[in-house]
Amino acid sequence: MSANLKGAMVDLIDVFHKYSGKEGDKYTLTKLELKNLLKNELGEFLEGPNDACVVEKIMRELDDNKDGVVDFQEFVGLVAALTVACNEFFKSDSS
Ligand SMILES: [Ca+2]
Repeated sequence: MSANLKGAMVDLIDVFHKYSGKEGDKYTLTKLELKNLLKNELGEFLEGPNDACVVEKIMRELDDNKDGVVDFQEFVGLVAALTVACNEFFKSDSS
């Protein structure tokens, strides 16, 4: 367990760029890129990432600066929120 925080950070950056480079600005996620990322990487956490409304909603929540795309900082906010939610889940599971 000890060595993996740095690996997790690198993975986070890698995953973001794997999707953000597909179309438009290579440093931001368009709605389609976000949808593919959610579906392929977080499909088991998020219900219905195939549903356009769900992607739309997540996109609106993530897009803090309202420029219509999700940058890395906005993306990390989603990952942090999901990580906290998972941690809560494990805490309540073990008590
Ligand atoms: Ca944005």
